[in-house]
Amino acid sequence: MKEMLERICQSVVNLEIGKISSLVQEALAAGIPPHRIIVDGMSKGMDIVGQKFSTQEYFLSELLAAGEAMKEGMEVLVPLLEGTQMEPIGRVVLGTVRGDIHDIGKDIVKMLFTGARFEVFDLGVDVEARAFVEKVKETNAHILAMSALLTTTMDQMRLVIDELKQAGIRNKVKVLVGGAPITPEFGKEIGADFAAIDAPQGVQVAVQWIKEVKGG
Ligand code: B1M
Repeated sequence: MKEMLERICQSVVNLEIGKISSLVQEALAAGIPPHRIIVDGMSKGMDIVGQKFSTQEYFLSELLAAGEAMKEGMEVLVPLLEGTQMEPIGRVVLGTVRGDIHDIGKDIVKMLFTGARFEVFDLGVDVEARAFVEKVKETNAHILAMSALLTTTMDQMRLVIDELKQAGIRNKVKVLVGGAPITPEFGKEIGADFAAIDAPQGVQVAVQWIKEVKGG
């Protein structure tokens, strides 16, 4: 299992577009769960790509290619993680904050929420604070989930929470934040309810919140 995940990781690092989907299929056939393929295979590869970008071994074109490689692998996994037609357990408004167009982590969060039977209102990327707040009001969402990948955009989350307060609905919605630069300390500082280290942890906490609300 470890070897197969390492091959997937290296395939992302080497930007082997066209090859990832078959490796992911092989891993599934070998019984490796989809979330392990994401977290211990493809995401690890993306981290290495990020390091190579920092050291200028890779440039923007390689970042883009890595994004494509990861999405190719995700296409195989989406149908397995998406929920059934059953009654949703809760509503989530989700998006990547303003100024930020990274959507791979957000899309994983979406898949896992859907798989956990949440109704997800995905606002996409580069989402303005007001748009988040309006959608929470419109859908009466239980959870507002925000992603940020840049140190320059993470402060947008604080703005959104301030807007929730101004709209008088901060206590009506749980705020979940995540993304590479987001730490528990930052989450606390901006007044979020939880800062997740990864998508599975975030969704797990959200499920717990719903159980508390519904007394389950
Ligand atoms: Co960008 N980029 N990028 N990039 N990019 C990073 C983030 C960077 C760390 C690379 C580096 O320098 N090492 C760096 C940020 C540095 C910083 O802020 N300190 C960076 C930069 C600088 C930039 C640009 C500014 C580059 C430029 O133009 N000069 C530019 C900014 C564009 C913008 O947003 N305005 C840019 C552009 C891009 C691409 C478009 C080319 C591409 C994105 C493609 C896409 O998303 N469709 C890209 C990529 C691919 C990356 C890296 C290599 C990979 C990101 C990724 O998808 N990781 C990234 C390096 C890195 O992160 N190591 C990098 C895989 C994904 C599964 O992880 O999204 O972190 P992640 O999600 C994780 C957790 O964070 C968590 O769960 C997931 C795992 O389970 N999580 C949540 C995420 N959101 C969550 C929400 C939750 C809970 C958990 O609840 C709500």
